[in-house]
Amino acid sequence: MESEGLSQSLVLRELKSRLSEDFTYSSGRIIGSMCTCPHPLARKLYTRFLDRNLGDSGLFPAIAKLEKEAINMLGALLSNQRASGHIVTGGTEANTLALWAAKKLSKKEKCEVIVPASAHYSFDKAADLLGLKAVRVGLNSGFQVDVEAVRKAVNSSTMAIVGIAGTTGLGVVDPILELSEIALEKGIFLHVDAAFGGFVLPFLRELGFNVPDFDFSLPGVCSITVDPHKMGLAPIPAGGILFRDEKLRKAVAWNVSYLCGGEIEQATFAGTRSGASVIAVWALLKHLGKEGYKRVVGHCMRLTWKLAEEIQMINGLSIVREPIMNIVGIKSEVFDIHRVAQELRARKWAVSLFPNHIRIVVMPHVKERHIEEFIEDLKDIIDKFGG
Ligand code: 0PR
Repeated sequence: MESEGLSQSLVLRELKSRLSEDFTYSSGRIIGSMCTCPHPLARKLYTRFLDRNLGDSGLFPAIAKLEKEAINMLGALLSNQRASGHIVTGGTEANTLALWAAKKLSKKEKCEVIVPASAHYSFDKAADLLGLKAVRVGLNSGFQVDVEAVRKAVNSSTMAIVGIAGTTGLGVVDPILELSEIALEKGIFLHVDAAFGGFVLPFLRELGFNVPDFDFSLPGVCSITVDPHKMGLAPIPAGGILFRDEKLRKAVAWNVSYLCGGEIEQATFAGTRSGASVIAVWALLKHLGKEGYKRVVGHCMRLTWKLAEEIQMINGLSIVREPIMNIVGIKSEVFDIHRVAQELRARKWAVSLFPNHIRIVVMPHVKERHIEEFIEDLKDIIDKFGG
């Protein structure tokens, strides 16, 4: 640290130069990430209310009420207006809170959680933290969790089952209906990770697509992760954890008595936490409404199909499976996909690399011209490989 602080203009100048090497969403070059440019309204509100701390919610009862309303709006979107939960730091916190609640509600000797092989690594973190054993279960040919394998994996130690509505790698939706039946039959907690898909699937359905049931409409579903800072256009950090009812949420609630706002209850990991995030999420849900999000999802899907079609026309490349949401997996039987990814990165495309495929996520900041430029580069790379 400097002994005498630098002037603001010096600090700003240094930052401008240093940060220029980073990727930006607005450039359209980030096509493998699940985040995007926040909506301008959310950006404005977030910066205006930076000082609001929901950790001491008694000081900010109005924001606490907005949080309840935002959770109710998300709940209604996911077939349960009475859902109870919080806007948290992201999908990792949400998934961990769900397993924490499941653990607290189950018998002590139960310590296994059944997780699809396609699950996000946050479940491994959560299991490690909570002293649980994550039992990974294989996938079927459509990259969904194998329901029979889940059934077989259930035993007297099973505490929870996880299903995914929008997998990290390919945007696949697990057969949540069947998982719900198993969970009900065996009396096991079922958590659905819709961190990404929660802001996509309801709008795809409204757009007329056939979307399988994945939410609280299924009676076995106890909790859902749904992240506003992914397809919800909210600024980071904004994840969402929804419990079917208040009783489940209470399992992870703590009472704190000495705060400035009086006695309050916290049911999140973070003590001090962003009220600005809550305000931004509430405002976006109100402002965009179903029609607004439908337009966003429609835009992303049109470009996704265009991209998938173009990829299949390139010799030696194919898509891993028909996209369900705005995620495309690119694979090759001919070329080393890791080398393709390397070349793309050398050309300043920020793609995401899985063991057997490149993941493209067509987020709202991606425009048609970016897809066209990307395809041109991809063709050129493959031409050079082939030649
Ligand atoms: N659940 C699912 C299905 C996810 O895909 C993710 C993250 C999480 C939970 C965890 O969410 P948080 O990262 O909010 O805790 N999915 C992205 C991924 O790992 C996150 C991401 C976002 C990665 C932007 C890269 C990036 O640039 O791929």
